[in-house]
Amino acid sequence: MPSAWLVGAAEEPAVPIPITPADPSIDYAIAFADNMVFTPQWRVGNLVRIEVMVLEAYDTNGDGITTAADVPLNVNLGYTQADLMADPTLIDTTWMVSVPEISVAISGPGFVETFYSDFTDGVSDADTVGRELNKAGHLIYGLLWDTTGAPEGTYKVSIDIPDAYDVELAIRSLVAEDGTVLGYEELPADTGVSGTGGVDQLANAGYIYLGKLIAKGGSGGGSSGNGHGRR
Ligand SMILES: [Ca+2]
Ligand SMILES: [Ca+2]
Repeated sequence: MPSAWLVGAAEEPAVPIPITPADPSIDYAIAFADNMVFTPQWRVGNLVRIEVMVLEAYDTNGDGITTAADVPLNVNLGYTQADLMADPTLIDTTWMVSVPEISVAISGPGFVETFYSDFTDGVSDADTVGRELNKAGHLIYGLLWDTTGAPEGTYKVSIDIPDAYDVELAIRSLVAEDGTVLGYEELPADTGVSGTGGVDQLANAGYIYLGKLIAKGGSGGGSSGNGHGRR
C-alpha cells in the first residue's frame, strides 16, 4: 500500500510545533491514512494504527464549493521531514494544520474508548494521541490502538478537533489503478460499512469505519479479510 505515512515518524522536534491559528474563512478536512481506509484489518499483534492529518480546505479551483478536489496532493509544499523538523514554523505555510487539541473516539459493539491530547501544555503521559512529523514530511496525529479484549465487529473512529477549525470534509487518498496516489477524495458516504464515513457537524469531527475487526488467526496482521481492497 502507498502509505508512506506509516514509516519513519520522528519524535517532536526540538523547537515546538506552533499551533496553526484557526481561519474562520476556510474549512478543514480530516484525512485518514490508507491503512484505515483500504485494509480490512491492519494490525501488528493486537495493535491497530490510527493515523490522520488535519488539512486546510478551501475553494482553489473556482467552482464555488470546497471539495476534496481542492486539496493538493502535495500538502506539505515539498518540505521534507528534515526541513520541518529544523523549522516547524514552516508548517503554517502548508496545507497541514497543527491543532491545539485532538480527541479520538473509537466505538464498536458494546465498546467505547477515547484518546486525547492537549498540545499546548507540552507532552506528558496525559497525552494519548501522538503528533509526529513522518518520513513523508507529513504532520500526523495517531496512536496504536490495543484491540486486546475488543469484541469482533466494525469500529467507528471519530476525530474531533476544536470547533474553531470547522471540519467539512472527511477524505482519503485518491489512488489510480496502478497504485499511484493522485490526490484526495471524500470518503464514500456513511453506510456503516468499512471504509465509509463522513463529518459529524455537531461534534465537529470527521469519522470513518475501520475494516472489520476479526478474531486473530495464525497468519499475522493484515492478511485476512477481503472486500475493501483497492484491487
Ligand atoms: Ca472547489
Ligand atoms: Ca499535553
